[in-house]
Amino acid sequence: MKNVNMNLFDHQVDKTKNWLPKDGTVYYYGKVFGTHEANHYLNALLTTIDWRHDEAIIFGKKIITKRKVAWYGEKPFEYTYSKVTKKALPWTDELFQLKKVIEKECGETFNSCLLNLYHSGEEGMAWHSDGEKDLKKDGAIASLSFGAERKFAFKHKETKETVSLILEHGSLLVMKDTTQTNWLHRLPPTTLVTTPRVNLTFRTIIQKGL
Ligand SMILES: [Mn+2]
Repeated sequence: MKNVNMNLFDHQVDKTKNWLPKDGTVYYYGKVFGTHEANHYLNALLTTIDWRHDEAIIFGKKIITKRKVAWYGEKPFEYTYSKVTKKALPWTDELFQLKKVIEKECGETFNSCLLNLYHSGEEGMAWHSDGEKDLKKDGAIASLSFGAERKFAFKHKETKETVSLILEHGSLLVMKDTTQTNWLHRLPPTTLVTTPRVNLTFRTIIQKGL
């Protein structure tokens, strides 16, 4: 398994550094895939995933986002966020391979994955935390990025202090412990990026009756 940094121009990443000063844990593993392999996964995900425009109910009104999403898992889990429920599709070959790689890299296990496709820097994600009731409480969320580099930011819910980092092509970030309880995160829109980014967030869903 490759976990060395394949990019000669990249600085070595400290995988043991907690990027949050308090009340949560975020590790950035840098590029866990070399450029060639990351390009392969980007193309495979763009063509094999069942991408759909996202729907949400905001102030009682149904909206459809430009960003596309998809939801996969080891069982047909139902997952509700922004008041819309989705049923997980079975793992594709690439998603199952990626799940194995990141489980080994970060020492956690996952049973589902929410994918987002941002077509350009115009598309982003507003401040939120991933605290839905279907998710394992304080469970790790592993975020794999392919495509355009984008800034990713955290904001403490009480003190409002912020932390941000750049998520590279083929990189892995893990949020765990009380991060979702105490911090918001967002993907700020930017006019500087004109190419797509695919983001995979591996999660653990808790569901009764499955
Ligand atoms: Mn999120």
